[in-house]
Amino acid sequence: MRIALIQPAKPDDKSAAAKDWSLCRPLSLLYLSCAISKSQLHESEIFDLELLFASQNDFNVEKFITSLDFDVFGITSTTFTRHEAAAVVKLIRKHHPGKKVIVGGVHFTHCDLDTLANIPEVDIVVRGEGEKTIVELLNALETSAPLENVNGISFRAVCGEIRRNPDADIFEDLDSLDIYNVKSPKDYPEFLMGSNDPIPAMSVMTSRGCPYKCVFCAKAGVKYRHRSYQNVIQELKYYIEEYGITSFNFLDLTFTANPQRSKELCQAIIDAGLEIQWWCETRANVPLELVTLMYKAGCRYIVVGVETGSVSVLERIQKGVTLHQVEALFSHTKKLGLDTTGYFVCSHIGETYEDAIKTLKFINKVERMYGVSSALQVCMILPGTEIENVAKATGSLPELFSWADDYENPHNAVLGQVTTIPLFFDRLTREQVADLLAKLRTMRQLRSRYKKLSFDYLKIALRVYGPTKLLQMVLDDLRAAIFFR
Ligand code: B12
Ligand code: SF4
Repeated sequence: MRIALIQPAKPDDKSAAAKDWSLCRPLSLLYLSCAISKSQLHESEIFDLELLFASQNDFNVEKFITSLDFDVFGITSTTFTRHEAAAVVKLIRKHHPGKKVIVGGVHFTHCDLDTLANIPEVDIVVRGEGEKTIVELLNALETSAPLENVNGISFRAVCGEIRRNPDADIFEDLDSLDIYNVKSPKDYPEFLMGSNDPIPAMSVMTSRGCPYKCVFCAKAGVKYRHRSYQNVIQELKYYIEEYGITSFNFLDLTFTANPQRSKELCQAIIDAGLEIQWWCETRANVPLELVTLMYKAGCRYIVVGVETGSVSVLERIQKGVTLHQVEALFSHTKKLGLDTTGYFVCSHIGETYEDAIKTLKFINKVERMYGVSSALQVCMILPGTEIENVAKATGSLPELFSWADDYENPHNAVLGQVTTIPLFFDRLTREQVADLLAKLRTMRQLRSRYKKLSFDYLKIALRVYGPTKLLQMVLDDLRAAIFFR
Protein backbone atom coordinates (compact mmCIF):
# COMPACT_ATOMS: atom_id res chain seq x y z
CA MET A 1 0.00 0.00 0.00
CA ARG A 2 1.11 3.59 -0.53
CA ILE A 3 0.74 5.92 2.40
CA ALA A 4 1.17 9.70 2.50
CA LEU A 5 2.66 10.77 5.85
CA ILE A 6 1.68 14.34 6.57
CA GLN A 7 2.82 16.88 9.14
CA PRO A 8 0.32 19.76 9.38
CA ALA A 9 1.39 23.37 9.24
CA LYS A 10 1.75 25.21 12.50
CA PRO A 11 -1.12 27.51 13.45
CA ASP A 12 -1.01 31.17 12.67
CA ASP A 13 -0.47 31.86 16.36
CA LYS A 14 0.86 35.34 16.93
CA SER A 15 1.60 34.85 20.62
CA ALA A 16 5.10 35.53 21.85
CA ALA A 17 5.46 31.85 22.72
CA ALA A 18 4.89 30.69 19.16
CA LYS A 19 6.93 33.35 17.41
CA ASP A 20 10.37 31.84 17.76
CA TRP A 21 9.69 28.20 17.07
CA SER A 22 12.07 26.97 14.52
CA LEU A 23 11.45 24.34 11.90
CA CYS A 24 12.45 20.87 12.85
CA ARG A 25 12.41 17.86 10.59
CA PRO A 26 9.48 15.58 11.49
CA LEU A 27 11.32 12.73 13.16
CA SER A 28 8.05 10.93 13.87
CA LEU A 29 7.30 10.61 10.15
CA LEU A 30 10.90 9.79 9.27
CA TYR A 31 10.87 6.91 11.74
CA LEU A 32 7.53 5.63 10.45
CA SER A 33 8.76 5.91 6.90
CA CYS A 34 11.88 3.95 7.83
CA ALA A 35 9.82 1.14 9.39
CA ILE A 36 7.51 1.04 6.35
CA SER A 37 10.39 0.84 3.90
CA LYS A 38 12.10 -1.88 5.98
CA SER A 39 8.95 -3.99 5.77
CA GLN A 40 9.46 -4.06 1.97
CA LEU A 41 5.71 -4.44 1.69
CA HIS A 42 4.53 -0.87 1.48
CA GLU A 43 5.67 2.56 0.35
CA SER A 44 5.47 5.97 1.99
CA GLU A 45 6.18 9.58 1.21
CA ILE A 46 6.53 12.43 3.70
CA PHE A 47 4.83 15.81 3.23
CA ASP A 48 5.71 18.48 5.74
CA LEU A 49 3.11 21.22 5.34
CA GLU A 50 4.91 23.34 7.93
CA LEU A 51 7.92 23.43 5.64
CA LEU A 52 5.83 23.97 2.51
CA PHE A 53 3.97 26.88 4.10
CA ALA A 54 7.23 28.40 5.28
CA SER A 55 8.93 28.08 1.91
CA GLN A 56 6.12 28.89 -0.56
CA ASN A 57 4.25 32.18 -0.29
CA ASP A 58 1.26 31.01 -2.28
CA PHE A 59 1.04 27.50 -0.84
CA ASN A 60 -2.52 26.27 -1.08
CA VAL A 61 -3.20 23.34 1.20
CA GLU A 62 -6.46 22.26 -0.46
CA LYS A 63 -4.91 22.21 -3.92
CA PHE A 64 -1.98 20.29 -2.52
CA ILE A 65 -4.12 17.67 -0.78
CA THR A 66 -6.21 17.26 -3.93
CA SER A 67 -3.08 16.50 -5.93
CA LEU A 68 -2.02 13.58 -3.71
CA ASP A 69 -2.59 10.05 -4.95
CA PHE A 70 -2.25 7.50 -2.14
CA ASP A 71 -4.15 4.51 -0.75
CA VAL A 72 -3.86 5.64 2.86
CA PHE A 73 -3.21 8.96 4.58
CA GLY A 74 -1.40 9.27 7.92
CA ILE A 75 -1.32 12.55 9.80
CA THR A 76 0.83 13.38 12.81
CA SER A 77 0.03 16.07 15.36
CA THR A 78 0.94 17.64 18.65
CA THR A 79 -1.79 19.34 20.65
CA PHE A 80 -0.57 22.65 19.31
CA THR A 81 -1.24 21.66 15.68
CA ARG A 82 -4.42 19.64 16.27
CA HIS A 83 -6.79 22.11 14.56
CA GLU A 84 -4.56 22.16 11.46
CA ALA A 85 -4.37 18.36 11.53
CA ALA A 86 -8.17 18.13 11.70
CA ALA A 87 -8.47 20.55 8.76
CA VAL A 88 -6.13 18.35 6.71
CA VAL A 89 -8.15 15.26 7.65
CA LYS A 90 -11.34 16.94 6.46
CA LEU A 91 -9.75 17.94 3.16
CA ILE A 92 -8.54 14.39 2.60
CA ARG A 93 -12.02 13.04 3.26
CA LYS A 94 -13.51 15.61 0.87
CA HIS A 95 -11.10 15.01 -2.00
CA HIS A 96 -10.25 11.34 -1.45
CA PRO A 97 -13.48 9.75 -0.22
CA GLY A 98 -13.10 6.07 0.52
CA LYS A 99 -9.38 6.32 1.39
CA LYS A 100 -8.38 5.41 4.95
CA VAL A 101 -7.40 8.28 7.22
CA ILE A 102 -5.08 7.44 10.12
CA VAL A 103 -3.91 9.90 12.75
CA GLY A 104 -1.14 9.50 15.33
CA GLY A 105 1.35 11.37 17.47
CA VAL A 106 1.53 12.62 21.02
CA HIS A 107 -1.79 14.50 20.82
CA PHE A 108 -4.06 11.84 19.28
CA THR A 109 -2.46 9.12 21.41
CA HIS A 110 -4.03 10.68 24.48
CA CYS A 111 -7.46 11.53 23.08
CA ASP A 112 -8.15 8.66 20.72
CA LEU A 113 -11.78 8.10 21.71
CA ASP A 114 -12.54 11.82 21.83
CA THR A 115 -11.05 12.15 18.32
CA LEU A 116 -13.03 9.28 16.84
CA ALA A 117 -16.22 10.49 18.48
CA ASN A 118 -15.86 14.10 17.38
CA ILE A 119 -13.94 14.01 14.09
CA PRO A 120 -15.99 11.61 11.95
CA GLU A 121 -13.49 11.90 9.08
CA VAL A 122 -10.85 10.00 11.12
CA ASP A 123 -10.95 6.22 10.62
CA ILE A 124 -8.12 5.03 12.85
CA VAL A 125 -6.00 6.45 15.66
CA VAL A 126 -2.56 4.91 16.22
CA ARG A 127 -1.61 5.23 19.89
CA GLY A 128 1.98 5.51 21.07
CA GLU A 129 5.05 4.76 19.00
CA GLY A 130 3.92 3.75 15.56
CA GLU A 131 6.74 1.87 13.79
CA LYS A 132 5.42 -1.63 14.46
CA THR A 133 1.74 -0.72 14.44
CA ILE A 134 1.74 1.11 11.11
CA VAL A 135 3.19 -1.89 9.28
CA GLU A 136 0.71 -4.29 10.89
CA LEU A 137 -2.09 -1.87 10.12
CA LEU A 138 -1.14 -1.48 6.46
CA ASN A 139 -0.91 -5.26 6.18
CA ALA A 140 -4.39 -5.59 7.65
CA LEU A 141 -5.84 -2.86 5.42
CA GLU A 142 -4.33 -4.41 2.31
CA THR A 143 -5.75 -7.84 3.02
CA SER A 144 -8.98 -6.54 4.58
CA ALA A 145 -8.09 -8.47 7.74
CA PRO A 146 -10.02 -7.55 10.90
CA LEU A 147 -8.53 -4.50 12.63
CA GLU A 148 -9.30 -6.10 15.99
CA ASN A 149 -5.99 -7.97 15.68
CA VAL A 150 -3.85 -4.85 15.37
CA ASN A 151 -2.62 -3.74 18.76
CA GLY A 152 -2.07 -0.05 19.49
CA ILE A 153 -5.00 1.29 17.51
CA SER A 154 -8.44 2.72 18.22
CA PHE A 155 -10.84 2.70 15.31
CA ARG A 156 -14.33 3.01 13.97
CA ALA A 157 -15.68 -0.45 13.25
CA VAL A 158 -17.85 -1.14 10.20
CA CYS A 159 -20.93 -0.99 12.42
CA GLY A 160 -19.90 2.52 13.44
CA GLU A 161 -18.91 1.50 16.96
CA ILE A 162 -15.67 2.97 18.32
CA ARG A 163 -13.21 0.32 19.50
CA ARG A 164 -9.93 0.49 21.37
CA ASN A 165 -7.52 -2.44 20.96
CA PRO A 166 -4.88 -3.26 23.60
CA ASP A 167 -1.64 -1.26 23.59
CA ALA A 168 1.11 -2.35 21.23
CA ASP A 169 4.31 -3.78 22.69
CA ILE A 170 6.87 -1.12 23.38
CA PHE A 171 9.46 -0.81 20.61
CA GLU A 172 12.81 -1.88 22.04
CA ASP A 173 15.23 -2.26 19.14
CA LEU A 174 15.92 1.42 18.51
CA ASP A 175 19.19 0.62 16.72
CA SER A 176 17.21 -1.01 13.94
CA LEU A 177 15.75 2.35 12.86
CA ASP A 178 18.31 4.16 10.75
CA ILE A 179 16.32 7.18 9.63
CA TYR A 180 19.28 8.90 8.07
CA ASN A 181 18.98 6.52 5.16
CA VAL A 182 15.42 7.65 4.60
CA LYS A 183 15.26 10.53 2.15
CA SER A 184 14.72 13.53 4.41
CA PRO A 185 12.98 16.71 3.27
CA LYS A 186 15.34 18.58 0.97
CA ASP A 187 17.00 21.79 2.10
CA TYR A 188 15.52 21.59 5.58
CA PRO A 189 16.20 24.94 7.25
CA GLU A 190 16.86 23.59 10.71
CA PHE A 191 19.10 25.46 13.12
CA LEU A 192 20.98 24.81 16.32
CA MET A 193 18.59 25.49 19.17
CA GLY A 194 19.63 28.09 21.70
CA SER A 195 22.11 29.77 19.37
CA ASN A 196 21.70 33.43 18.48
CA ASP A 197 23.09 32.74 15.03
CA PRO A 198 21.29 30.56 12.48
CA ILE A 199 23.68 27.59 12.54
CA PRO A 200 22.50 24.74 10.28
CA ALA A 201 21.76 21.75 12.44
CA MET A 202 20.16 18.32 12.38
CA SER A 203 17.74 16.82 14.91
CA VAL A 204 18.75 13.47 16.34
CA MET A 205 17.12 11.27 18.98
CA THR A 206 19.41 9.06 20.98
CA SER A 207 16.77 7.71 23.37
CA ARG A 208 13.03 7.48 23.86
CA GLY A 209 10.79 7.73 26.90
CA CYS A 210 11.49 9.11 30.32
CA PRO A 211 11.56 7.39 33.71
CA TYR A 212 10.00 10.39 35.45
CA LYS A 213 6.32 11.23 35.85
CA CYS A 214 5.84 15.00 35.98
CA VAL A 215 2.13 15.75 36.29
CA PHE A 216 2.00 18.22 33.37
CA CYS A 217 3.96 16.16 30.85
CA ALA A 218 2.40 14.40 27.87
CA LYS A 219 5.25 11.87 27.73
CA ALA A 220 5.41 11.10 31.46
CA GLY A 221 6.06 7.46 32.26
CA VAL A 222 6.79 6.25 28.70
CA LYS A 223 9.40 3.50 29.19
CA TYR A 224 12.94 4.78 28.79
CA ARG A 225 15.10 3.09 26.12
CA HIS A 226 18.27 4.19 24.41
CA ARG A 227 20.22 3.52 21.25
CA SER A 228 23.72 2.10 21.50
CA TYR A 229 26.37 4.78 21.38
CA GLN A 230 27.91 3.09 18.31
CA ASN A 231 24.60 3.49 16.50
CA VAL A 232 24.35 7.19 17.40
CA ILE A 233 27.96 7.86 16.38
CA GLN A 234 27.26 6.22 13.03
CA GLU A 235 24.33 8.58 12.44
CA LEU A 236 26.30 11.66 13.46
CA LYS A 237 29.19 10.68 11.19
CA TYR A 238 26.76 10.22 8.32
CA TYR A 239 25.46 13.80 8.65
CA ILE A 240 28.96 15.20 9.02
CA GLU A 241 30.23 13.37 5.95
CA GLU A 242 27.11 13.59 3.77
CA TYR A 243 25.92 17.13 4.56
CA GLY A 244 28.87 18.78 6.33
CA ILE A 245 26.58 19.35 9.33
CA THR A 246 28.42 19.58 12.64
CA SER A 247 25.65 20.96 14.88
CA PHE A 248 22.96 18.80 16.40
CA ASN A 249 19.78 19.14 18.39
CA PHE A 250 19.39 16.08 20.57
CA LEU A 251 15.63 15.82 20.93
CA ASP A 252 15.60 13.18 23.67
CA LEU A 253 13.04 13.93 26.36
CA THR A 254 15.87 13.91 28.90
CA PHE A 255 19.29 13.38 27.39
CA THR A 256 20.77 12.41 30.76
CA ALA A 257 17.97 10.12 31.98
CA ASN A 258 20.51 7.29 32.21
CA PRO A 259 23.77 9.00 33.28
CA GLN A 260 25.93 5.95 32.60
CA ARG A 261 24.84 5.66 29.00
CA SER A 262 25.08 9.47 28.48
CA LYS A 263 28.64 9.20 29.76
CA GLU A 264 29.40 6.41 27.29
CA LEU A 265 27.92 8.38 24.43
CA CYS A 266 29.86 11.56 25.27
CA GLN A 267 33.07 9.58 25.67
CA ALA A 268 32.44 7.91 22.31
CA ILE A 269 31.96 11.35 20.65
CA ILE A 270 35.28 12.45 22.13
CA ASP A 271 37.06 9.21 21.21
CA ALA A 272 35.75 9.37 17.65
CA GLY A 273 37.23 12.89 17.39
CA LEU A 274 33.88 14.35 16.27
CA GLU A 275 34.14 18.12 16.32
CA ILE A 276 30.52 18.90 16.89
CA GLN A 277 28.39 21.22 18.95
CA TRP A 278 25.03 20.28 20.34
CA TRP A 279 21.95 21.17 22.37
CA CYS A 280 19.92 18.99 24.70
CA GLU A 281 17.36 18.99 27.49
CA THR A 282 18.33 17.70 30.88
CA ARG A 283 17.19 17.54 34.47
CA ALA A 284 18.73 19.32 37.41
CA ASN A 285 19.82 16.11 39.13
CA VAL A 286 22.37 15.34 36.42
CA PRO A 287 25.77 14.37 37.90
CA LEU A 288 28.11 17.36 37.54
CA GLU A 289 31.01 15.26 36.22
CA LEU A 290 28.68 14.16 33.41
CA VAL A 291 27.99 17.82 32.57
CA THR A 292 31.75 18.42 32.32
CA LEU A 293 32.04 15.45 29.97
CA MET A 294 29.08 16.69 27.92
CA TYR A 295 30.82 20.03 27.52
CA LYS A 296 34.01 18.27 26.39
CA ALA A 297 31.93 16.32 23.87
CA GLY A 298 30.61 19.54 22.32
CA CYS A 299 27.51 20.33 24.34
CA ARG A 300 27.15 24.11 24.13
CA TYR A 301 23.65 24.72 25.37
CA ILE A 302 21.34 22.97 27.80
CA VAL A 303 17.76 23.48 28.84
CA VAL A 304 16.82 22.48 32.36
CA GLY A 305 13.24 21.98 33.53
CA VAL A 306 13.29 23.65 36.95
CA GLU A 307 9.54 24.37 36.99
CA THR A 308 9.30 26.30 40.26
CA GLY A 309 11.22 28.07 42.99
CA SER A 310 8.86 26.81 45.69
CA VAL A 311 9.99 23.72 47.56
CA SER A 312 6.46 22.59 48.38
CA VAL A 313 5.30 22.94 44.76
CA LEU A 314 8.39 21.07 43.57
CA GLU A 315 7.44 18.18 45.83
CA ARG A 316 3.81 18.24 44.78
CA ILE A 317 4.53 18.06 41.04
CA GLN A 318 6.81 15.05 41.60
CA LYS A 319 9.72 16.58 39.75
CA GLY A 320 12.22 14.63 41.82
CA VAL A 321 14.83 17.40 41.99
CA THR A 322 15.78 19.93 44.65
CA LEU A 323 16.57 23.63 44.37
CA HIS A 324 20.04 22.87 45.76
CA GLN A 325 20.65 20.59 42.80
CA VAL A 326 19.45 23.32 40.45
CA GLU A 327 21.86 25.85 41.94
CA ALA A 328 24.76 23.40 41.99
CA LEU A 329 24.15 22.67 38.31
CA PHE A 330 23.87 26.33 37.33
CA SER A 331 27.00 27.21 39.25
CA HIS A 332 28.79 24.40 37.42
CA THR A 333 27.58 25.39 33.94
CA LYS A 334 28.66 28.96 34.68
CA LYS A 335 32.18 27.72 35.47
CA LEU A 336 32.22 25.65 32.28
CA GLY A 337 30.86 28.49 30.15
CA LEU A 338 27.97 26.27 29.06
CA ASP A 339 24.90 28.31 28.02
CA THR A 340 21.97 27.33 30.20
CA THR A 341 18.27 28.08 30.24
CA GLY A 342 15.97 27.20 33.12
CA TYR A 343 12.34 26.50 32.24
CA PHE A 344 9.85 27.61 34.87
CA VAL A 345 6.09 27.23 34.98
CA CYS A 346 3.56 29.09 37.07
CA SER A 347 0.04 28.05 38.10
CA HIS A 348 0.89 24.50 39.12
CA ILE A 349 -1.66 22.44 41.05
CA GLY A 350 -2.20 24.08 44.45
CA GLU A 351 0.32 26.85 43.72
CA THR A 352 -0.39 30.03 45.67
CA TYR A 353 0.62 33.58 44.89
CA GLU A 354 3.31 33.29 47.58
CA ASP A 355 4.69 30.16 45.89
CA ALA A 356 4.83 31.98 42.56
CA ILE A 357 6.66 34.90 44.16
CA LYS A 358 9.25 32.37 45.38
CA THR A 359 9.67 31.31 41.75
CA LEU A 360 10.23 34.93 40.70
CA LYS A 361 12.81 35.37 43.44
CA PHE A 362 14.54 32.15 42.47
CA ILE A 363 14.61 33.23 38.82
CA ASN A 364 16.11 36.55 39.89
CA LYS A 365 18.73 34.75 41.93
CA VAL A 366 19.84 32.29 39.27
CA GLU A 367 19.83 34.87 36.47
CA ARG A 368 21.90 37.24 38.61
CA MET A 369 24.30 34.79 40.22
CA TYR A 370 24.82 32.18 37.52
CA GLY A 371 24.05 34.12 34.35
CA VAL A 372 21.46 31.59 33.19
CA SER A 373 18.54 32.71 31.07
CA SER A 374 15.10 31.62 32.09
CA ALA A 375 11.63 31.26 30.64
CA LEU A 376 8.47 31.42 32.72
CA GLN A 377 5.42 29.86 31.12
CA VAL A 378 1.90 29.29 32.37
CA CYS A 379 0.91 25.67 33.02
CA MET A 380 -0.84 24.28 29.94
CA ILE A 381 -3.52 21.63 29.99
CA LEU A 382 -2.45 18.81 27.69
CA PRO A 383 -4.44 15.64 26.99
CA GLY A 384 -3.46 12.57 28.96
CA THR A 385 -1.74 14.47 31.74
CA GLU A 386 -2.57 14.48 35.43
CA ILE A 387 -3.19 18.21 34.99
CA GLU A 388 -6.02 17.43 32.58
CA ASN A 389 -7.73 15.24 35.20
CA VAL A 390 -7.36 17.88 37.91
CA ALA A 391 -8.52 20.61 35.51
CA LYS A 392 -11.71 18.67 34.78
CA ALA A 393 -12.28 17.87 38.45
CA THR A 394 -11.81 21.48 39.55
CA GLY A 395 -13.63 23.16 36.68
CA SER A 396 -10.55 24.73 35.07
CA LEU A 397 -11.59 22.68 32.02
CA PRO A 398 -15.27 21.91 31.35
CA GLU A 399 -16.14 18.28 32.08
CA LEU A 400 -17.39 17.83 28.50
CA PHE A 401 -14.43 19.60 26.88
CA SER A 402 -13.42 17.94 23.63
CA TRP A 403 -9.95 18.34 22.11
CA ALA A 404 -11.71 18.41 18.76
CA ASP A 405 -13.54 21.62 19.77
CA ASP A 406 -12.46 24.72 17.92
CA TYR A 407 -10.74 26.09 21.03
CA GLU A 408 -9.03 29.47 20.81
CA ASN A 409 -8.48 31.82 23.74
CA PRO A 410 -7.02 35.19 22.69
CA HIS A 411 -6.49 36.09 26.38
CA ASN A 412 -3.66 33.55 26.49
CA ALA A 413 -1.62 35.80 24.20
CA VAL A 414 -1.72 38.51 26.89
CA LEU A 415 0.15 36.03 29.07
CA GLY A 416 2.57 35.28 26.22
CA GLN A 417 1.05 31.82 25.74
CA VAL A 418 -0.26 30.00 22.69
CA THR A 419 -3.93 30.72 22.17
CA THR A 420 -5.06 27.24 21.14
CA ILE A 421 -4.09 25.32 24.27
CA PRO A 422 -6.15 25.89 27.44
CA LEU A 423 -4.22 27.12 30.45
CA PHE A 424 -4.49 25.65 33.91
CA PHE A 425 -5.69 27.89 36.72
CA ASP A 426 -6.11 26.38 40.14
CA ARG A 427 -5.39 28.71 43.07
CA LEU A 428 -3.79 31.42 40.95
CA THR A 429 -6.09 33.56 38.84
CA ARG A 430 -5.40 34.79 35.32
CA GLU A 431 -5.04 38.33 36.73
CA GLN A 432 -2.50 37.20 39.30
CA VAL A 433 -0.49 35.42 36.62
CA ALA A 434 -0.53 38.62 34.53
CA ASP A 435 0.69 40.50 37.59
CA LEU A 436 3.48 37.95 38.16
CA LEU A 437 4.64 38.22 34.56
CA ALA A 438 4.66 42.02 34.86
CA LYS A 439 6.76 41.68 38.01
CA LEU A 440 9.20 39.45 36.16
CA ARG A 441 9.58 42.09 33.46
CA THR A 442 10.13 44.81 36.10
CA MET A 443 12.71 42.66 37.82
CA ARG A 444 14.68 42.20 34.61
CA GLN A 445 14.38 45.86 33.62
CA LEU A 446 15.66 46.81 37.04
CA ARG A 447 18.73 44.66 36.69
CA SER A 448 19.55 45.90 33.23
CA ARG A 449 18.98 49.55 34.28
CA TYR A 450 21.53 49.39 37.08
CA LYS A 451 23.93 47.30 35.02
CA LYS A 452 24.54 50.27 32.75
CA LEU A 453 24.66 52.77 35.60
CA SER A 454 27.38 55.38 35.09
CA PHE A 455 27.94 59.02 35.98
CA ASP A 456 26.89 60.12 32.48
CA TYR A 457 23.74 58.01 32.69
CA LEU A 458 22.86 59.63 36.05
CA LYS A 459 23.41 63.11 34.64
CA ILE A 460 21.03 62.41 31.74
CA ALA A 461 18.44 60.89 34.08
CA LEU A 462 18.65 63.94 36.35
CA ARG A 463 18.09 66.23 33.39
CA VAL A 464 15.15 64.17 32.07
CA TYR A 465 13.31 63.47 35.34
CA GLY A 466 14.47 66.17 37.78
CA PRO A 467 15.82 65.43 41.30
CA THR A 468 12.50 64.67 43.07
CA LYS A 469 11.17 62.24 40.44
CA LEU A 470 14.57 60.59 40.10
CA LEU A 471 14.86 60.07 43.87
CA GLN A 472 11.35 58.62 43.91
CA MET A 473 12.26 56.23 41.07
CA VAL A 474 15.45 55.11 42.82
CA LEU A 475 13.49 54.48 46.03
CA ASP A 476 10.88 52.44 44.08
CA ASP A 477 13.63 50.44 42.43
CA LEU A 478 15.29 49.87 45.78
CA ARG A 479 12.02 48.64 47.24
CA ALA A 480 11.52 46.29 44.24
CA ALA A 481 15.11 45.04 44.49
CA ILE A 482 14.64 44.21 48.18
CA PHE A 483 11.37 42.45 47.32
CA PHE A 484 12.96 40.17 44.70
CA ARG A 485 15.95 39.16 46.86
C1 B12 B 1 11.23 19.00 18.54
C2 B12 B 1 10.16 19.41 19.51
C3 B12 B 1 9.64 20.68 19.37
C4 B12 B 1 10.08 21.66 18.28
C5 B12 B 1 9.31 21.46 16.97
C6 B12 B 1 8.11 20.57 17.03
C7 B12 B 1 7.29 20.48 15.76
N1 B12 B 1 7.73 20.88 14.61
O1 B12 B 1 6.18 20.06 15.90
C8 B12 B 1 9.78 23.02 18.93
C9 B12 B 1 10.99 23.50 19.68
C10 B12 B 1 9.34 24.09 17.96
C11 B12 B 1 8.70 22.61 19.93
C12 B12 B 1 7.79 23.48 20.46
C13 B12 B 1 6.78 23.06 21.30
N2 B12 B 1 6.67 21.88 21.92
CO1 B12 B 1 7.76 20.39 21.53
N3 B12 B 1 8.81 18.88 21.39
C14 B12 B 1 9.71 18.53 20.52
C15 B12 B 1 10.29 17.16 20.91
C16 B12 B 1 11.54 17.45 21.72
C17 B12 B 1 10.61 16.20 19.79
C18 B12 B 1 9.44 15.79 18.87
C19 B12 B 1 9.88 14.58 18.12
O2 B12 B 1 10.42 14.69 17.04
N4 B12 B 1 9.70 13.38 18.70
C20 B12 B 1 10.21 12.16 18.18
C21 B12 B 1 9.16 11.25 17.60
C22 B12 B 1 9.83 9.99 17.10
O3 B12 B 1 8.22 10.92 18.59
P1 B12 B 1 6.64 11.18 18.35
O4 B12 B 1 6.46 12.51 17.74
O5 B12 B 1 5.91 10.88 19.57
O6 B12 B 1 6.27 10.11 17.21
C23 B12 B 1 6.01 8.73 17.43
C24 B12 B 1 4.58 8.41 17.83
O7 B12 B 1 3.89 9.47 18.44
C25 B12 B 1 3.92 7.91 16.58
N5 B12 B 1 3.36 8.86 15.63
C26 B12 B 1 3.58 10.18 15.54
N6 B12 B 1 2.90 10.68 14.51
C27 B12 B 1 2.24 9.69 13.91
C28 B12 B 1 1.42 9.68 12.79
C29 B12 B 1 0.89 8.47 12.36
C30 B12 B 1 0.03 8.45 11.16
C31 B12 B 1 1.19 7.27 13.06
C32 B12 B 1 0.66 6.00 12.58
C33 B12 B 1 2.00 7.30 14.21
C34 B12 B 1 2.52 8.50 14.61
O8 B12 B 1 4.99 7.24 15.94
C35 B12 B 1 6.18 8.04 16.10
C36 B12 B 1 7.36 7.13 16.04
O9 B12 B 1 7.34 6.19 17.07
C37 B12 B 1 9.13 16.60 21.80
C38 B12 B 1 9.60 15.68 22.90
C39 B12 B 1 9.93 14.31 22.34
N7 B12 B 1 11.15 13.89 22.58
O10 B12 B 1 9.13 13.68 21.68
C40 B12 B 1 8.47 17.85 22.35
C41 B12 B 1 6.96 17.87 22.47
C42 B12 B 1 6.37 17.31 21.20
N8 B12 B 1 6.67 19.30 22.57
C43 B12 B 1 5.73 19.58 23.39
C44 B12 B 1 5.28 20.89 23.67
C45 B12 B 1 4.32 21.05 24.83
C46 B12 B 1 5.72 21.95 22.91
C47 B12 B 1 5.26 23.41 23.05
C48 B12 B 1 3.79 23.65 23.28
C49 B12 B 1 6.15 24.01 24.11
C50 B12 B 1 5.73 25.34 24.67
N9 B12 B 1 5.37 25.32 25.94
O11 B12 B 1 5.75 26.31 24.04
C51 B12 B 1 5.64 23.92 21.66
C52 B12 B 1 4.51 23.61 20.64
C53 B12 B 1 5.01 23.60 19.21
C54 B12 B 1 4.46 22.53 18.29
N10 B12 B 1 4.71 22.70 17.02
O12 B12 B 1 3.80 21.59 18.68
C55 B12 B 1 5.13 18.35 24.01
C56 B12 B 1 3.85 18.01 23.24
C57 B12 B 1 2.69 17.75 24.12
C58 B12 B 1 1.44 17.68 23.31
N11 B12 B 1 0.42 17.04 23.84
O13 B12 B 1 1.33 18.20 22.24
C59 B12 B 1 6.31 17.31 23.80
C60 B12 B 1 5.86 15.86 23.68
C61 B12 B 1 7.26 17.49 24.99
C62 B12 B 1 6.75 16.93 26.30
N12 B12 B 1 7.62 16.38 27.09
O14 B12 B 1 5.62 17.00 26.66
N13 B12 B 1 8.76 21.29 20.21
S1 SF4 C 1 11.35 14.81 33.21
FE1 SF4 C 1 10.67 15.93 31.36
S2 SF4 C 1 10.08 14.34 29.88
FE2 SF4 C 1 10.25 13.34 31.88
S3 SF4 C 1 8.15 13.34 32.71
FE3 SF4 C 1 9.17 15.19 33.50
S4 SF4 C 1 8.72 16.82 31.99
FE4 SF4 C 1 8.24 14.84 31.01
